Parts: sequence; structure tokens; C-alpha cells
Amino acid sequence: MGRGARVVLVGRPNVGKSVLFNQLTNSLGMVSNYPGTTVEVRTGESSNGSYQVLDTPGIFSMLPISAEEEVTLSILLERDYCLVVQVVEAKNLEKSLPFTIQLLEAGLPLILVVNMLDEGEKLGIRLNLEELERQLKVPVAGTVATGGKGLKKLKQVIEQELRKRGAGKDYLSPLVDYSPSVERSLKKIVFNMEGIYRFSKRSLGLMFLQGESRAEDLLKEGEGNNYRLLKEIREIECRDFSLLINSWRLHKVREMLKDVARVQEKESPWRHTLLNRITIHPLGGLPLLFLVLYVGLYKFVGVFGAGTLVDYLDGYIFQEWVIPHMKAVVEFLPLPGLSYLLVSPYGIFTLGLRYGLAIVLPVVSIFFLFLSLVEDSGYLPRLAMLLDRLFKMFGLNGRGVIPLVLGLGCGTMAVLSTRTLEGKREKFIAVFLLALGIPCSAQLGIILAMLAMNPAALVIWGISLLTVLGTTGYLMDKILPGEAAKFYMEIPPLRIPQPVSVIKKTLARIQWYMKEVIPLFIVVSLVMLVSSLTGLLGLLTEMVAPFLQAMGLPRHLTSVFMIGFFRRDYGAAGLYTLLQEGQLTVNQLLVGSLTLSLFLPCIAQFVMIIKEQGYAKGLVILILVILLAFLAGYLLNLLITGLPWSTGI
Ligand SMILES: Nc1nc2c(ncn2[C@@H]2O[C@H](COP(=O)(O)OP(=O)(O)OP(=O)(O)O)[C@@H](O)[C@H]2O)c(=O)[nH]1
Ligand SMILES: [Mg+2]
Repeated sequence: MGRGARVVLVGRPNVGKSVLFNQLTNSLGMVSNYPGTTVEVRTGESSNGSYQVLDTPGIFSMLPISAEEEVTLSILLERDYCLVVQVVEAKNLEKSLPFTIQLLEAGLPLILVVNMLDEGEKLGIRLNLEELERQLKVPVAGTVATGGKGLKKLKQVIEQELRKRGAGKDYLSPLVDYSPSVERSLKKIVFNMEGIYRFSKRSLGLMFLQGESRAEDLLKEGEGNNYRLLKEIREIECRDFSLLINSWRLHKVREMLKDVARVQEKESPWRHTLLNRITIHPLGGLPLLFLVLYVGLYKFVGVFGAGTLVDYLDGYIFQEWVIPHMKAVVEFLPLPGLSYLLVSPYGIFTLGLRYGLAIVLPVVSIFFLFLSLVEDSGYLPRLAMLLDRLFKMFGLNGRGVIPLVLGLGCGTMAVLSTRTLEGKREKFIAVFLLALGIPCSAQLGIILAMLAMNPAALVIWGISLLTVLGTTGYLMDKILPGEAAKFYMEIPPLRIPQPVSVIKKTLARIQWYMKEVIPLFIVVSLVMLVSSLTGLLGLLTEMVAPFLQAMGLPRHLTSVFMIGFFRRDYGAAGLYTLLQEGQLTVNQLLVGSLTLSLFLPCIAQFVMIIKEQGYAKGLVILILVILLAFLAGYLLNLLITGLPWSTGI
């Protein structure tokens, strides 16, 4: 078998591939109850170290539509592996087995895992997996991945199959005999193919007949001059091969399932049905959304996380304890410059660690907990359905809800998740809106906590942000060429989040934050320290001052904006400090919060934007976002000057 053996997990989105991956490799990968959680391939070593496992983004068929499906198809077509493990849901065999047929047609060494047997059982579905195994002629294992049921057996089967590798599996006779016209063209194509491929010629021929672009590219390369002949054969019949091929496969699957699945309809509990209806009906869904936002974001993240916890950690632990003690220690040490480095206004302790650990960490931790609960409940796909129509006005559709909500967690990850959107147009709009106006959790929490003292200001901030986002989205929809993609998303059942999974996920995210972000806090303090010592900060302040003045903001906010570019939440933490020191009026806080919410994406997000959208678009986004942020701040200042509240909070 050898450590180099590779096992690839594939299957439709949201069927439990990542849970299985975590179980097989003892790791802590992201698992959520919505389709499209995994958008990049992850590799891990099996728990006994004898093979590698690859977790892949969801894929529906060999004809990919979205970018994340393409990632998986590329793995199947190009990467070296020994075994494919297809994961399917017990309740959705009819939708999943056509892809099984495709994998078998491709001649790939396969194990089928029928997961979520528990949910199938609840719906009254009884499966005869031995019969399925007999029909498919490949091993079939049943599992409940979340509970670990069937895993021991699955591991054994994987090892068995890996041992067989190299024994030379004969190519199985075709599972489906297609319609005469398809078979006629297919035979001619296969007969004329000369190249050597990972997939069987029959399967590549079928993909070619359906016009799949990767298969076309492969054949173009592998067949050389012969490729023209293949195209001619395809064109002779002049039929919609896709429709024919899919309907014959479906017919075959239905025939198979007659002997495999028995369904005894069970009534789902009324509570479940009611909750399900409420979440997707506007009359119930919108109040529920406000409730989730109010309790989850405002009360839990804003008031508790950014208020109570930060007050304690920053106000008590850091301000009264850590920093004074640190100052005392530094005074003792005869090292020149140490006090600058550690405890001056831009010192590593006073700025870096204080912002990172005392202000931002408590807020992100609480937000990560909230996000994990929401993700695992299955609420997000329902929100996507509810907001689909509204999002269409902004050139997105319901699918855009998920990246935008994830953006509240971390904009960088959210940009990556825009891969699940279908068209380039949607992706660009979503990436733009994320860069422009989706504040990340810590920033949002701190802003909510600061404005919580003045509810009217909070409402104005919320309305202004939504207006800018809405108007920008609306204009982009009108200006950008192309049409909105259709909305299609499978809605998973509502599930009670499992405490272990929620805690694991929250901890994994906090761990990520500590690893990636805390070092950055220290770098930020050093950059700020050097800029202030060399006079660069002063120069920048002079340059930005007229703009800040036009927005009614004090000039020392320059440093807040500068810090905000490293990470948005640090910027908010800077604002928080100024507020504590009594240096801001309500108007200034409001305009500052709005401008900072709209201001540049942080560096990490910007790098990801360039990776996903290229330099040119990245630069356009950057420039437009800066302009829009300052313009919105300027307009808001004009509108609120003269409002009755006074100069303090
Ligand atoms: N009840 C039940 N839930 C499961 C089972 N396996 C996975 N889940 C849940 O199904 C959801 C999806 O699991 P994931 O592992 O993220 O699915 P995935 O196939 O990796 O999804 P994508 O990454 O979106 O393609 C999560 O909420 C899991 O907790 C199972 O056997 N039973
Ligand atoms: Mg996954």
C-alpha cells in the first residue's frame, strides 16, 4: 500500500465529505450545513499513516458548472490517486447515482459510501446496500459520519481496496447502454481515439459528446490531427446528446433503485415542518432574520462580546494590570528604546497585543461561536432562498448570501467562497461588495458596542451602510454586461447544531486567528512605530488631513485608517481607543465608523482579491472602494451636521 497511496473523497455538496475526511484523518476541517463549505482541496494523512486522503469541493457530475466543481474534476482528471471514495446521502440516491455511473464509466477504482443513514431512516427510507453493491460491482459502505457509525468498516474496505491496487482491475462492461444514436457516435469516437488517458475512452467520449470543455481540451491535446475527425463524428448526428445521455442514466438509476430502496413515508414532526415554513416565508423569515441579527449580532457579539468582555479584558486586565506592570518592568531595564518598542502609544504591548488580545480576540471568538451555530443549523441556505429576490436587484442571487454572511466572519475567507457563485459577473459583484461594505466580525462588534450607547446613531450607521451597499450593487447590476445566473441550491434539513462540532469549529477558527493574526498585530505596531518615528505618519496625516477635515473628522484619525488597512478590525479598535479617551463627538464617531466600514479591505483580503480576480480588477476595486468610502463619509457628515445631539456621548 505505501504512504504515497491517495484516496480522493468526492460527492455532491453537503453530503458529509469533510466530516468523513476529519474522521479518517483525525483533523479539524471546516464542516457546515450548507452546500459549498469546502472550496479548496485539503490533504491529510489517514489516522494509521498508511495513505493520504483528499477532501474536495462538492461536484454534481462530470460536466462542472461552477469553479469549485472544476477543481474536483481537475483532480480526477489530472492528479495521481489510487482510489475514489464517492460519498452520497441516503435520502438522495436517485440524484447521486448518475455520478456513480460516470465514475464507473471512467474506469476509476471506486468505493461508494452511503452516508447520513440516520436521516434516511428518519424519513422512512430502507436501503439494501448489499443489493446496491451487487448491482454496481464495487464495495458499498453505509455510514453515519457524524456519529462515527460504519467508520471502522469503511477504513477496512479502503485498506482492502488499496491492497488490490495494481492487481489490474478489468474494465467493467458498460453499466448503461445508451440510445442507438448515442452508442453509434460513441463507438465511432472511441474507435478513432488513439491517445492514452486516465479516464476510459468511453467516458471521455461521452463527455466529449456532451461538449464538456475539459474533455475537449484533453482530446485536442491527445489526438492531434485526429481531433477534427472526432468533431465531425459528433456533428453528424446533430442531437442534444446531453439530454439523451442524462435521461438514460437516470432511467438506469431508477431501475436499480427498485431493488435497493424502499420508502415508507413518515410524517415529519409538526415543529420541524412549521419551523421549515417560517424560515423561508417572507412573513416569518424576515422577522426571524431580525431576531437572529438582534440577538446574535447585537446582543451576543456587540453587547456581550465587544461590551462586557472587552471592558473586562481591556479595561481591567490590560489597562490596569498588564500595561502598568509592563511599564514598571521597562523602567527597571536599562535598555534604551525599549519603552518605545513596548509601551509607547504604538508599542507592541500598548497597541499590538492590546488590540489583538484584549479588544479584537473576545469579539471574534464570540462571533465565531455565533457563526458556527448558524452554519450548522442549516439556516444559511434558507436565508439564501428568502433573500434571493432582493439580491437579484443587486446583480446577485440567493447564493450570494453565503459569501456575504461569511464576510462578516472574515472577508478573506469570504472572497475565496465566491467560487461557489456561477458567473464571473456575480463573483465580481460579490467580491466588490465584500471589499466595500461588509465589516468583519471584530470590526462590526466594536462598532456595534461603540454605537450601542446611542441607538439613533446605530440606526443611522446601519441605514447608511445598507444604502451604500444597495446603491452600489444596483448600479453594478445595471452597468455590468451579462445576465444574472439562475438560483439553484439544495436546501438541507434544519439540524440542531452538535455542541462538539460547534466548539471544534469555533476553536479551529480562534486558533487560525491567533496564528495568522496576532503576529500581524505586532508587525502593525512596528510599522506604526517606525512611521511615527521617521515622520512618515506626520506626512501622511498632512496629506489626508484635508479629506478628514471635509468629513468633519479630527486629523489624528489618519493613524486609524492606516491601521485599518492592515486589518479592518484594528482600525475599529483604534476608533474605540479614541472614543475611550473622549476624543470623538457622536458625529465624528458615526462618520468615522461608516467610512471605516466602507474603507479598504485589509491586506490579506486584498491579496485574495488579486488571486481570485486578477491585478486589473483588484486595482479597480481598491480605487473605487477608497473613493466611495470617503464620498459616503463626506455625504453623511453633511446630512447629520446640525442634528440635535451634542458634542459628547
Ligand atoms: N445527521 C447527519 N448529519 C451529517 C452526517 N454527515 C454529515 N452531516 C452533516 O452534514 C453537513 C455537511 O457536512 P460536510 O462534511 O460539511 O459536507 P461536505 O460534503 O464536505 O460539503 P461541501 O464542503 O459543501 O461540499 C454538516 O452539518 C454535518 O454535520 C450524518 O451522517 N448524519
Ligand atoms: Mg466539505
